Amino acid sequence: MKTKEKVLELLLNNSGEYISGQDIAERLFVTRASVWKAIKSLKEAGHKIDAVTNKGYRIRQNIDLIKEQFVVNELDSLGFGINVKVYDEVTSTNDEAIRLSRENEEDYLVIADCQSKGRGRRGREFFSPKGTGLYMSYAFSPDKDISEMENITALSALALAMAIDEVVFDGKKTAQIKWVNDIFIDGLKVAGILTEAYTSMEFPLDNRIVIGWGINVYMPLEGFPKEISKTAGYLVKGDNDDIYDIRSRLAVSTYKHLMKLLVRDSKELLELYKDRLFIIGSYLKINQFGKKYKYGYAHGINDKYHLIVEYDDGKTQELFSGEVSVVRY
Ligand code: BT5
Repeated sequence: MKTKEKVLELLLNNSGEYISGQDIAERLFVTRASVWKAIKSLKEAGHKIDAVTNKGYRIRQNIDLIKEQFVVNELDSLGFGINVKVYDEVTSTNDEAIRLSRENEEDYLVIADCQSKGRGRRGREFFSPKGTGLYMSYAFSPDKDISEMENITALSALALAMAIDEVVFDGKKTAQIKWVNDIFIDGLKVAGILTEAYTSMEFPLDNRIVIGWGINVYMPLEGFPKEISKTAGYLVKGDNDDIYDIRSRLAVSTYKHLMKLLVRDSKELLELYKDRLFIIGSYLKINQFGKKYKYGYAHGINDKYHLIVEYDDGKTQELFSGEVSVVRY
């Protein structure tokens, strides 16, 4: 383990308490100078470490609790009555939201501080550590047929992008969308969305949709796992003491924007979505799960939110799902 990692572990084990630089140095058998260097690099990596003369260092965690009553009150005051449940840990908020929604025959907004089995598309894992992210799912029974709700994933991404700008970036347009379900900032994935539909053969009226948003709000305490350390990012950098309750406010704002988008004109929605897409005109590597990778240019989005691509051989195709990565802008 590097000195930096050992210092982090020591600070985390002493959460909230100050430890002097001398103490850290003695406990880790290193010099004071290397403790100082380690603290500097941990701060640069986004950890919130207070340094106070004569006291030492402490790491700040969990200062931004997700508050159920806050979310309920804010949504109530906006006129959105919805069942809200906040948990410390669940397997997956998508599963919990759909379970509650089916059991009680109502719509639910489920939020968790961490997930033990957070998932992405096609059973992939979604890293959902404690204390630094927002994992939220909205399960509802749609008032139209599920087949007419094709744009729901795109709208959920748009709602989240708008919420991120409102809560974290003072309304400045910052969050971008990578078709179809990822939110990017500065070239890094800060959030992903998983929409699932539950249909019932016996009770067609019991059809439900669940939208799950997974957002890296702060830098994970132990950093990102190696597999995603170069591709994942987070929203709040440095010491933003002046912004508070970010996770709760992000939850409220995302739900609010989704509700507002759902009643807007479809042409307007498409324009808003396109305006956030950063892949149009780029040369892409295209993964249509289960098939060979292909390469081509992204020409645009059609009115069903399908991606129009032109392959190297000149043929064009409209993709309704898949995964793309930018090879050249
Ligand atoms: C997604 O899938 O990005 C959708 C993620 C949805 C998560 C939410 S959290 C609340 C709700 N409950 C759940 O169980 N899920 C939803 P996909 O496009 O398939 O991307 C998955 C890939 O993203 C992984 O294979 C990793 O490469 C990468 N990844 C995993 N965790 C990440 C993270 N925290 N931040 C950035 N990238 C991540």
